[in-house]
Amino acid sequence: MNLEDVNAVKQLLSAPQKIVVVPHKNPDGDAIGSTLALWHYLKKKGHEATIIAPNDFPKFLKWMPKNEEILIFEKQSIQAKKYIEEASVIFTLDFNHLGRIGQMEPLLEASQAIFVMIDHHQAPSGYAQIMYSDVTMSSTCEMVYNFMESLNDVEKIDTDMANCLYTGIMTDTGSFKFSSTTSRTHKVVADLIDKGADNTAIHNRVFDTNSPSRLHLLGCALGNMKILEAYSTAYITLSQAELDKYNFKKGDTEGFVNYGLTLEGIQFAVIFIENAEEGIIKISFRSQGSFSVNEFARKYFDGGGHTNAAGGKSEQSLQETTAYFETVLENYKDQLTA
Ligand SMILES: [Mn+2]
Repeated sequence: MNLEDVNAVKQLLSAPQKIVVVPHKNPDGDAIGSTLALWHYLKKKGHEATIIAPNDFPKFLKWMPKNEEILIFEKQSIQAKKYIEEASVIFTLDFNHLGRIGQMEPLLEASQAIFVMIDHHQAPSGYAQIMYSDVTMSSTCEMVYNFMESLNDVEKIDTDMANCLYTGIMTDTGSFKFSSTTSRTHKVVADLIDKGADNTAIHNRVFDTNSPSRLHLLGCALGNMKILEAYSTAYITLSQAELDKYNFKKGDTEGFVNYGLTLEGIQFAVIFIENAEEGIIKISFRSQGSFSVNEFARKYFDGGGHTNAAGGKSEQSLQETTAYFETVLENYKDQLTA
């Protein structure tokens, strides 16, 4: 964060504020970890703070300290609306475009609050007066640590906050293996462990929570995997019928897309998941190396994200979507096999 913004935040937080903290829709470990850690911090600093998530978050995050305090806009919209209308400051974490918060978008657009963005995605939009945006960061949780450090408050990080921040860094870095993981990331994580983050317990709570039906769904997904060796690409499909058969619950397909990248020689992995309720195919893209799935998703599938991880969607059928995907893939043959 630049000095000007640090001073602006110091000024802003020098008097008690009514603050709303917002993660993106379908919040993941980084979104929930960063908002909770910041919430704990703001409360410690004497502010009134409320986290409002656009919709619910997965069960494997429901052990996080004070996660029960998070208001879910989809379920508690009247209460949430009141907090947003009364907020003097709104922090938006782990996203940079108000289109990422679903039905909350018009409320935030209408708000007169001062907006503070903390985020590591590409192409931020300009809604926030104070923007801490850095695409080189491993996670928003690492940025929240930096944010507190900028405000000379690293010593305020307690065990609860350390557990929250550790979780987001761990999940967003694929357990510290993605290329966004730097020596600085490890230094931050080391300090979080010193401050009480229970790394082994966090790993178990987040990753070792499979239900039998989820593992069976994974088996189905892997069975559907199509490998396009000539394009160093592998993709998975899951139809609504298959999801229903294996008693799909929200979050069950989390991480499935990454299996494609574990194949030798595969640079680009994709999963297409049918969502009958929304009438769309939800798509996740992952890559290894320089192939930008962010650009690919933006160009062809109404999405975006990071260089190596992005999302998108299609309003065609599952079959039409994968056929289109294979067609546009042709344009990247040289790049993918270089
Ligand atoms: Mn993130």
